[in-house]
Amino acid sequence: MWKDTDVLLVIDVQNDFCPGGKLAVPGGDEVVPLINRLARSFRHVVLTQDWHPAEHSSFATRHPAKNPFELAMMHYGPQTLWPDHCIQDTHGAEFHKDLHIPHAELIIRKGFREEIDSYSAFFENDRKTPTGLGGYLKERGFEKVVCVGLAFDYCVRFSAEDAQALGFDTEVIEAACRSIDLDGSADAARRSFAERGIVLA
Ligand code: VGL
Ligand code: ZN
Repeated sequence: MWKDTDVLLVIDVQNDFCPGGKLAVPGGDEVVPLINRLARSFRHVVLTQDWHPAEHSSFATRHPAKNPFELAMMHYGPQTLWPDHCIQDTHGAEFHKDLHIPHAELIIRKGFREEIDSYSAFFENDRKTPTGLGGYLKERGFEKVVCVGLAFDYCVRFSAEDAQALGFDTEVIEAACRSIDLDGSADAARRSFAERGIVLA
């Protein structure tokens, strides 16, 4: 079914986004067996890993007057503040122990600049700084990007939108995603996909 020019992009299936983690996505661990199975049907798989320095500017702890899930104004615009999560080289930043995709060809880390968050696997939250993934996938000749993982309404959403904007055919398999769902963010993601022609399977 999947072609040689299709790539599966597995987004942020990390301990901190699973139950018991610092920014747990409800049911986040439930997608692991499904993603393992799906990955076996793809020849090409790329993983992303949220990978923050301990003092990352998206952490509410860096903003004394703020709580997690509030907005702060950054030099690039409003940014949701999060509990400290996915700190480089900690257990929380590791992939879920049952994620098993030995043939994954690339792991792209994002959010490693202290002053900018990066939801998307393609562009950081200033919407300008590229991660290099777009160039990599183009140079490899991929035509379709299929997105799964955590969280549906943040990193999966922004990655899928950027993939589509870069000219890839883009599909999101919702059954293999889970949402944080802040203020209707999951519905907003579904609406945005419909408007942009991103296939929601
Ligand atoms: C994510 C919030 C902060 C995600 C990452 O993977 O969706 N969300 N960092
Ligand atoms: Zn993050």
